[in-house]
Amino acid sequence: MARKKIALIGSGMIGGTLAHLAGLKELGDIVLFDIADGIPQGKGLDIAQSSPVEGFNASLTGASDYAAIEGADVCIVTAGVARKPGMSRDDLLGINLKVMEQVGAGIKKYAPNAFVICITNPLDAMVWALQKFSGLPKNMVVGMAGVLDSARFRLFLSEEFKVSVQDVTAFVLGGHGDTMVPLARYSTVGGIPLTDLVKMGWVTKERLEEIIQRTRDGGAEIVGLLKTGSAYYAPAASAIEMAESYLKDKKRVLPCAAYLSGQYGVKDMYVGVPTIIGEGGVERIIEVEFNKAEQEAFEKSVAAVAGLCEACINIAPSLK
Ligand code: A3D
Repeated sequence: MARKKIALIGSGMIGGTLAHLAGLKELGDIVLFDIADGIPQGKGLDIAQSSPVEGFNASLTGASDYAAIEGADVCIVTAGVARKPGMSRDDLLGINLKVMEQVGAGIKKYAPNAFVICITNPLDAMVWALQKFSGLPKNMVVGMAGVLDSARFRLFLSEEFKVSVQDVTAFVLGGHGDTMVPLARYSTVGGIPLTDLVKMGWVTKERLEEIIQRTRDGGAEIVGLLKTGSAYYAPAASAIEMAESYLKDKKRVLPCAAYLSGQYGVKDMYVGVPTIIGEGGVERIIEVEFNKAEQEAFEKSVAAVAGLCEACINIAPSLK
């Protein structure tokens, strides 16, 4: 059986980490692409030279010509600009929208059958624009944010309760960023919902609220520490989990920015929702019932994403 082909469009901090992880996990042969000629080739060669030591089999090549991604099974898009301190994800919108137009054209021409995972920020708007620019089926284009946001929530909860990260599940919905909606009653420790843990005296409501806020600010906390860029290890690990679920038809239940066509009362937008990812791409969107407060928080988040999509249409009217 031929190896799968994974194209990484953008070979910066996340792109390089994606290549390393995809190699270590033997997900397939890897093509790194970037407009900064030399970077994808250099990173590809460096990671390939680690393969005899680590004992993995994968070819790693770098390119600055889209022809190199031809026939890719998965494309993971990180091309664009990352946040610097003081910059919001939305500040990136104008610059990265132009990048999505080029990337969309490249994928449309050379990898129209790929499963595409977008990471470029502002995520929910960029994945929406990328789907339109590429013209790929909506179930084959997703955004990575929910896996990362819930991983951050899971880590903070495991530290609070002094339990293994493996026994904490988290449920995070809505847009990526300040309006993301972590749902306490669907997040659990060993299957016990957080709302019950509050009743059991494990944590106060106020402390839980602090942890939720830290989750919302998880990206900014790292930007503030690094000073020269944004998070890349956990974002890369999160996208690899999604890619693996597609490539191995694992049918994982993962929160992703998925195209909504009426689910949750939302149309023609990408918003973070629980999905099932398998060989058919996004095979199902899971719809849960909200209580009043959750509904309000979700609507606020959707409104923020809608605002970003409007801003994109103002720059690129063809997106309408
Ligand atoms: P960085 O290390 O700057 O890499 C971006 C790469 O994109 C650079 O190597 C650029 O040369 C390249 N690039 C720029 N323009 C183009 C183009 N037109 N075509 C091809 N390549 C291009 O950034 P990073 O890897 O740290 O982050 C990448 C993106 O992910 C940024 O937009 C971040 O804001 C975003 N990000 C999202 C999350 C989410 O959870 C959604 C988390 C962390 C970062």
